[in-house]
Amino acid sequence: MAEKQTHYNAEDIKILEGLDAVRLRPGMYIGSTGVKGLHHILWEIVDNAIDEAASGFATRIEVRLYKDGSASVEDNGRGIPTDIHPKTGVSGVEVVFTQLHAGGKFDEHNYSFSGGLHGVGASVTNALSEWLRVEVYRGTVFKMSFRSYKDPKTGKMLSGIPDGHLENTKQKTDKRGTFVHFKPDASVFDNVAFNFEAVSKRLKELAFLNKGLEIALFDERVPEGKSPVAVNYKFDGGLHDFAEYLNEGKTPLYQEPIGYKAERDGILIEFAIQHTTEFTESLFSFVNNIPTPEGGYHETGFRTGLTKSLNDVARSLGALKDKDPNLLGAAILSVKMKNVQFEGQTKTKLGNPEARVPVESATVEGIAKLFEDKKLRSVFEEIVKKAQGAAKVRIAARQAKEVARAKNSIDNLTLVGKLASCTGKKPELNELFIVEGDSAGGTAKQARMRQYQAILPLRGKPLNVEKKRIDQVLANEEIRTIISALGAGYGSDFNMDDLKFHKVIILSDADQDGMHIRCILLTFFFRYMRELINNGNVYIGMPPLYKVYKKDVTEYAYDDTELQKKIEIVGKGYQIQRYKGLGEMSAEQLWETTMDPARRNLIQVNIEDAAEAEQMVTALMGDRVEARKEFLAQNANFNKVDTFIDRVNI
Ligand code: 28F
Repeated sequence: MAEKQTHYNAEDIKILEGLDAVRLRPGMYIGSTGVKGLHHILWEIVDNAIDEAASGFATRIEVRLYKDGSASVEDNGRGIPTDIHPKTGVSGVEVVFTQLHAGGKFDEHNYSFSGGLHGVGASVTNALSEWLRVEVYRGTVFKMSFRSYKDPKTGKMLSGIPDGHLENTKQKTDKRGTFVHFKPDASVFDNVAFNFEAVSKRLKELAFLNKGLEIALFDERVPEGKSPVAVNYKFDGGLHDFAEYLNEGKTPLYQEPIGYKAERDGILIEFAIQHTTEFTESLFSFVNNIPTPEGGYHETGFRTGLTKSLNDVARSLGALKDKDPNLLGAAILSVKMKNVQFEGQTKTKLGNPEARVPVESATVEGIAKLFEDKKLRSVFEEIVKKAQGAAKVRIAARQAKEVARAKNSIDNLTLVGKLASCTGKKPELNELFIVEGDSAGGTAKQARMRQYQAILPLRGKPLNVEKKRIDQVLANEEIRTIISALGAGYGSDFNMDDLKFHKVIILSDADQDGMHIRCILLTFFFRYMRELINNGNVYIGMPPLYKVYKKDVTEYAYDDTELQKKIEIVGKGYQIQRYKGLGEMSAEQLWETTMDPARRNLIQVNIEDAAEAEQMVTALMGDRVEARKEFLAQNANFNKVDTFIDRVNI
C-alpha cells in the first residue's frame, strides 16, 4: 500500500468536501438509500464500462458479487488515463473517483451521455463505499485505493479518501482496461445485499442495448464448495434480439423483427419492432440506455412517425388507413442524446421537446426504407392486415363499453354491488382494497375504516388477461368490477382525473395462488391502466407471515428475518402461529397488521415490477409451450414480482 497521503492543498480540500456532500444527502445523488439506491452505485461503475464499450474500445464487461457484500466491475477498454491531469495535478484515475461529475460521461466525442440521476459518476460510488480500489491495465498494472472513515480527531465522516496517489506497480500485463472493486457502506444503505435477479436483468437489458457486447455476471455468494452462479449475455442482434426476447411466449406475425438505425441532429435513434397476434402493445423505450417507462417526446415522435408511415404503406397496399399507431407486439426504441432532461413521477420520462421531430422523421424514413425492400413486402401486408383486425377489435370494445354504459345503472350496480364502498368522497384520501377470496373480503369489510377504505372481494382467480382479447377481458365480471369501481375507464380512455381511489391496494395470500392473482392484476394494470402504476397508485398489502405471542404480548413478523427479532422481543415462553392466508386473521388482527395506515407495510408497485409480472404472465399464460417450460425452469416461483421493491410504510 502506498504511503498515506497526509498533506492536502486547497484544491484537494474542495474536492474532498465535494464527496462529503454526497454522504450528507445521498438521496440527491442516488434517489434513495433503499434497495434501488444500493444498486445505483453499482450501475454508475457499470455505466462507465458501458461507455467505454459504446465508444468502441471495450468488448467485454465482467461483474462479480462477493460474499463480503462487495462488488466489482471490469472492462477490457483503454483503461482510465493514468497521466497527471494538467489542471488538478493528479492522475485521471484520481479525478474520476474524487471529483463529482468527472470521467468519461461528459466527453464530446461520443453518444455516451447520461442525464438525470444517472451519470453522477464513479465518485458517488466511492463516496458511499467503505472502501474502493481500482486497477488500470495499461502495459503495467496501476493501482489506487480509497476509504471512507470517521476522522478520529473531528468525529466527522470522511468519504472516498485516497490511501495514496495512483501507484504504478511496474507489474507487466498484456491485459487492457479498468477494474473497480468496492464495498457499499452499511452505515449509508438500509440493506447492502445486491439482488442477483435485479443485477442480472439490468445487465441483460444492457447487453441487448449494446449489440455484440459480452457481459458476464458471477455471484460468489454461494455456500462453501459450491461454484459461483454465472450468467453470460451477448446479443449480436442487439435490439432485434431484444424484440424476439420480449415476444417469447407470443406468436409473431412474421419471422424476423424489422429495425432501423439513424442519426438526426446529433441524436442517435434505433428501433426494432415485431408484431404478434396479441391485441396489446408493449413499447420499451430507452434514452442513453436508461429505461423510460413513463415515455416522453421520443415516444411521441416514434408513435407519430409509425402511424404516418404505416398509413402510407397501407394506402400503397390499397388498404384503408388506421388512426391508431399500429404497435401491436413488441417494439424497442433506443435514443442517445446529450443534455437529457428526465421528468415524471419516477424521473423516467424524457422531457426534451427537441427529441420529438428527429425521432419522428427517422421513424418515417426507416419504415419507408424497409418497405422498399421487396423481401419485406409480405411483412407489411401482415402488419396492415393486423391493423384492420385491431381496428375491428377496438370498435367491438367501444360498442361493448357503449352497451355496458347503456345498461349502466342496473349493470354497474350489480357489478359494483360486490364493492363495499367508503363514505368519504375525497379520491386522494380513499383507498380501494382488492382482496383475494370472499372470506378474507368479509373480514376486511369488518376491519376497515368506512370513511376512506373500500373493499372489493375477488372470487378466486380473475380471468388471465393474457389469452383474451380486449372485448373478452371486459366481459370478465371481476375485471369489469375493478374498472367500474375505480371509475377512470381503461386503455386509451383511461383518465386519472376520474380516479375514485388514489391508493389501490392488492391484498392476496403469500402463497402461489396469491402470487398468481397479484401477477394477473399487475398485468391487467400494466396493460390497461399503465398510468396508474407510473403514478405510484398501486400498492401490494403485506399481511404478516407469523404471529409471535405469549399470555399478554403479541408481535407480528412480515418475513423470516423479522421473525428472529420478534422472538427476542416476546422472549421465553413464546409461541408462533404461521399465517397461511388472510382468511385466518380476525378483523382486529387484519386491521392492526395490514390495513391500519399507522402500522401496515405497503409495497408501492413500480413499473419495473409490473413489466416483470407482465413478462411472467406472458411466458406462463401465453400460447408458446417452450417459453413456459424455459421460464418455469428459470424462475421457480412467482415471488419474482417482489424482486426489488422498497417496502414502504404508507
Ligand atoms: C469498471 C469500470 O470506468 N472504464 C473506463 C475509461 C477510459 C477513458 C476514460 C474511463 C479522462 C479522465 C475524463 C481512456 N483513454 N470501467 C471504467 N474507461 N474514462 S472510465 O477517460 C476519462 C476522462 O477523466 C479514456 C482515452 N480517453 C478516455
